Amino acid sequence: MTDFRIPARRGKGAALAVAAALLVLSGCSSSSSGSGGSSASPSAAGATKITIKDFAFHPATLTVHPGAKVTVTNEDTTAHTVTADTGKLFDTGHVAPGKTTTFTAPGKAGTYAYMCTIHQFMTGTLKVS
Ligand SMILES: [Cu+2]
Repeated sequence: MTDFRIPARRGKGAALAVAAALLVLSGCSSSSSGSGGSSASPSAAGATKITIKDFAFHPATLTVHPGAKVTVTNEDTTAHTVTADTGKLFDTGHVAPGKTTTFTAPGKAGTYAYMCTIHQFMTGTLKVS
């Protein structure tokens, strides 16, 4: 039934061509999805965004202005939180897989450690200045 044999002995040239084609294909597919809409884009004054991926916060240290709105995107397949270590100055609550939420950074300058309350080995730092 399954006779999926790859003709590996046909020569290395063919195999290289296939590999190259795959590279081109993957390159195209990752860059062809952005169809520029006409929605208003927010200020480009630096990224105020935390991405959660592979049980880690990216970037590990984020610097924002006091009271900034910080976007949190969970790209993992399990829920996470962004929760300030001290006094829950900010706390996203559970962010489900694939979801995006926001929280407001503290209004006072300082360095705020945060973590995921579900996986407490996940830590990050929010710098407000
Ligand atoms: Cu987590």
